[in-house]
Amino acid sequence: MSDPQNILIPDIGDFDNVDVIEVLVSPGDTVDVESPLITLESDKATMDVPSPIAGTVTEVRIAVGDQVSQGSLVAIVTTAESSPEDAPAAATAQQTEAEGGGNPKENERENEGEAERAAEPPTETGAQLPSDPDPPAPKAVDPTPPPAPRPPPSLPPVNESDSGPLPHASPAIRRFARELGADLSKINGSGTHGRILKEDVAQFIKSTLSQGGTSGQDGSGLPAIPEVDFSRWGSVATEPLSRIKKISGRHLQRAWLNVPHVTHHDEADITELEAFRKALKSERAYAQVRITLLGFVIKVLASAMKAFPTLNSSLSTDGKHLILKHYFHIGVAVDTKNGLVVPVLRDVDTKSILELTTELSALSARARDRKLKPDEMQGGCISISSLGGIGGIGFTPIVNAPEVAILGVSKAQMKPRWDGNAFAPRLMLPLDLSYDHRVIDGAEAARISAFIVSALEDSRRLLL
Ligand code: CAO
Repeated sequence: MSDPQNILIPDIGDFDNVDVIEVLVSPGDTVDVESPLITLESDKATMDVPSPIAGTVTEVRIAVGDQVSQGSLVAIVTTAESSPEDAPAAATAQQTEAEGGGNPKENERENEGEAERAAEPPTETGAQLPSDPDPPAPKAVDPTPPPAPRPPPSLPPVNESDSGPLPHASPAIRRFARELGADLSKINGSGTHGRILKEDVAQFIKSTLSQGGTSGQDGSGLPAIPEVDFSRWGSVATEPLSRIKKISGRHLQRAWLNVPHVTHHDEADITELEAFRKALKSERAYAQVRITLLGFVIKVLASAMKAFPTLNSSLSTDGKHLILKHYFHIGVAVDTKNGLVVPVLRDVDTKSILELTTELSALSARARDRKLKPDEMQGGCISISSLGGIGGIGFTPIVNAPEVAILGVSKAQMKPRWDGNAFAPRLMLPLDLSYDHRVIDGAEAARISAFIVSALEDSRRLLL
């Protein structure tokens, strides 16, 4: 027997008057248990409110822009034969997607895991509405209180700010996109504040298909690399990529495809600097501190950002404006066993080299222990990738977009250098400045590089 039931907003934690940002069903739609009905957005989180029962939506009592609290009526759903007791799972305001620091894709995965685990029996707490034999009065279904929106997971592995703006979409839309294989980061949202709607995903799929099947699997429009059965030539093993590699890989590919890269190569004579650093190490006052070459490089780069403001800028997404930053935060690539992470040293211009080396050593230790907090990987203006402790004579680092440059540092080597009269052995540090050619032209890059070289060759220049 059909049984109309009121679907109410469950306990959503300490939130009142939360905005409804999407209504995902219309009258006549059939819903299953757990089908998302609406999406709510507080200032901290986005969450779907799923149906606690299966049936047909008879009425939707909520519209986009409404504000709701626990107990607000969402919709009336008429069940076919079932009673709420038959419902296998409770409605929970699940798939809470923390924003402003957490990684949404990761949250989504975790929350889905949580949804799978949620198999509590439903609780009907709403009183039956005044009875009316024809039609039967809807019963209020107040689903089992869900867990309060969770804080973001402690460690998204990449510098989120460097990943560009995060796709703004509800968990239901994320699921929809994933089912269709659509990459949300490539879709422009037409909803409020650029939120990606179902129609946007559908349109994206349509236009990708209309490109005649030449698109890569990532929707980039590039021909896909054909799948190869490597086992035809010998034994192989398949291992999953680490979470960090998967996320940073997407980010690197996006930066590589979007930014017209040029790398300017140079080398600095750090013979005197290295002698100074070694001398400091033997002084008792600095015995407890690890003064690294990288500390000097970081400080010099901050000076270069001051001297060349374009180095400390980002291009607006429409490519028409340059956003010049008045703060000096530098990201340093740290190699961890799970992949690359980029913690950010803040306000480098105000800190001493000793402070910077101490801070970097603490940050890189925490990065390797996977203990960095999301905000410690955000807000970088430029990056340094130092492979100097490992080796190499040079490389072409990828700009960490939306930053406009990255400084690569390779291993310092003793080399013969002509001093005007004879060759003398000098310690030469290879530097590779990759830059976004839309923002920095070749001559400016050469000037920036020359500035960095001369400041490293004579660190008194840092005082200027
Ligand atoms: N030339 C010669 N020697 C160098 C050097 C250079 N350019 N840079 C560092 N060294 C030396 C250091 O001085 C140190 O020796 P001492 O102990 O005698 O001082 C030794 O190499 C080890 O240095 P380190 O690598 O432990 O420390 P660091 O401060 O130079 O670097 C960090 C810190 C976090 C940047 C580094 O450990 C790291 O992770 N590097 C890899 C970054 C990376 O993966 N980049 C690629 C990104 S793109 O995939």
